[in-house]
Amino acid sequence: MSAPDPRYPLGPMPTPLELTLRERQEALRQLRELPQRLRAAVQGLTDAQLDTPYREGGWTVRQVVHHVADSHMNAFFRLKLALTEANPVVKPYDEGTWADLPDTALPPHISLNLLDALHARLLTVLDGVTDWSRPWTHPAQGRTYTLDTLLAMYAWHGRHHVAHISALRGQHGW
Ligand code: NI
Repeated sequence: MSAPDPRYPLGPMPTPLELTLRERQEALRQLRELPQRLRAAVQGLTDAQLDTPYREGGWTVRQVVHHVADSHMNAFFRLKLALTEANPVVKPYDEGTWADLPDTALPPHISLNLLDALHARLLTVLDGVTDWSRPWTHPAQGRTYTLDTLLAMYAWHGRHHVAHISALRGQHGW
């Protein structure tokens, strides 16, 4: 058996077109808890530890935190587009080069506070969704997804990055 891929501690991103009510509730709970879980994941780390890559050649812990905020801001816009337009084509972005822009050197609390506010709005909009089958299209993959897909993707995404940080802390005994 090959070693687990350190990039994907939880396995690949799920892209279901439809969730059961129970799966939806679980994903909403995970997304609601993400800001506090990410905050707890970096709690007490020094600047040197924050600037340590979570794996060889990977992003630093600091970059991971800022990336989650970048990604979930995009999620919020994608959600609002999908709720207000007919099958909108969303805008891809290059997350690798975004993670190298100067704002990703800021202290993590900047993005943790942003995520607190962002998720308050994101979850308020999600709590109001009545049609989880509303479509949106990602042009890079050329695929049309649903709001269930968006919910499952981003619930996974937050946990995926918290797991990167937890694994690093475990390896170093931090
Ligand atoms: Ni990511």
